[in-house]
Amino acid sequence: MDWIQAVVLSAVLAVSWAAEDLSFPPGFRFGAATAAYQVEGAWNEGGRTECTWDKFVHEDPRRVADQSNGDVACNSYHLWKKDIEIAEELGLHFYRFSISWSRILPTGFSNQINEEGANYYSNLIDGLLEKGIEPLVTMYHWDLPQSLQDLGGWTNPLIVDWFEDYARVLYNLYGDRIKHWLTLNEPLIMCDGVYNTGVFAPGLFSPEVGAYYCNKYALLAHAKAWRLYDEEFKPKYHGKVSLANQLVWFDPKTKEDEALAELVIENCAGRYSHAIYSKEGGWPPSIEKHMQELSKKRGYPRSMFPSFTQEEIELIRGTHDYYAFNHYTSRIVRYAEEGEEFSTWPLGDAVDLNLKIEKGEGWAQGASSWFFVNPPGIRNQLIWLKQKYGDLEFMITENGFATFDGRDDQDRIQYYRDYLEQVLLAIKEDGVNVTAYTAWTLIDNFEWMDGYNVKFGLYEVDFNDPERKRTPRASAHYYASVIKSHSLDVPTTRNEL
Ligand code: PNW
Repeated sequence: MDWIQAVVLSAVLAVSWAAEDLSFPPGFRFGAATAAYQVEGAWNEGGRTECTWDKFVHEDPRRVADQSNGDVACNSYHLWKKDIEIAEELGLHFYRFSISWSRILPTGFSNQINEEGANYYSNLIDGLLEKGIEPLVTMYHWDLPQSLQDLGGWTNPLIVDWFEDYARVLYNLYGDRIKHWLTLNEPLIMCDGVYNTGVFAPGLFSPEVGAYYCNKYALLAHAKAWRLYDEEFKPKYHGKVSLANQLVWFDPKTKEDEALAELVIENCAGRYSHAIYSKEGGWPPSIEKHMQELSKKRGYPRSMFPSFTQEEIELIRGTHDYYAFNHYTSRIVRYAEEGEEFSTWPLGDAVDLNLKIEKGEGWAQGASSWFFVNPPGIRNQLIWLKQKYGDLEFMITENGFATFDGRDDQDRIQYYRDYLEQVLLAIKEDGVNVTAYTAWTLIDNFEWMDGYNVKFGLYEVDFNDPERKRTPRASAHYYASVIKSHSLDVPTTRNEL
């Protein structure tokens, strides 16, 4: 290399060094999340009545890997002040938590409000606001009052009105203090996860039909709750309402698999987004067509996929103030070879696409069986959403890493570092308007069928201690320093933190 080349090269390096700006845009916000059944405990205290998860785990403890349950969990019902302390220690801009429907409405219906339950969340909200932390509320994170489940739960069309009534109660109680609402957490898991596998509460297995009716009524319930806020509460409170979708990113294995991967994305992201966010509304056309053909093939007299009336399409279309999603993992999609067994995850058996879904080469596995690490997935997901639904405001409402032993959590730090870097690239290189990021989760908690074996917490919780002591992990220190410096330009090793 002669000296001219050397000068040019060092100039190029200097420019690209400066261009590698690891800071987040001003106004970008960081938070952490939990959910009522996973942290609160106090399952039969303070007027709370039975929810689907109570019944599911009490009826047969073997449904959960360590035969545990959420009866006490992190005892956040009593220790909520500790949670606020932690949120403050981390420097969170917001804390996302969910409200237990059966703690607020013991009958499931809005005829009777349980004052003690209502006060619990009111105190939590006020406590957060006092510390300058925004409370972000999820109205429903999978814990349906058992009384409503007994009437068919999410497959009964009446749930649309019951949910709207519940939302009205929450807007009346907390609307003056809540600026960001999420109606439903992950309807994909609430519907497909529940009815196509039978392994989530309420433990019903109804492939082909259950998930799709649930899908339709979940969208309608969300839409009614959104419209109620928009018409009656937004004019005075100026808040925003959305829902949190679960999005798994799917890459095609080869060029030939591209259309197939797109169909799989539409089947997961699209079935819970198109009706709300697309210009035309309704189901993704590719899915509706596929399901009609499949229903015929399977001998149903009508499509097992419920259609929308024009009125329903209009009701749901446009019911968003931002796009919120939870994201953890990715998969590779390809056609199955002759004689090879199809994959069903996370689609149930209902889709019948002759496809194989697998992990990519070199992807590390987290503690949950479904968990594989692929940081570029979150960026690709953001690009896909922007291309499909337009230049919306995006909020990442969950992202985090699962371990068995939480003590040395260098892997968790690396996960946060690598996923956040991809979020930054989406913002800076692809112009996606991402405004917030939420770590799952604030504290170790009841990880559904994995019980307490699988740990997602920034803080470790000692479940043998009646006080449920919370202790920061190295990843808590890492996240706090990212928040403080508003940048990824911070140390990532345990010793330097
Ligand atoms: C989410 N998947 O669930 C939930 O919102 C949380 O309550 C939960 O604790 C967290 O993620 C970690 O599991 C998911 O199969 C369940 O891809 C399943 C999947 C993703 C998220």
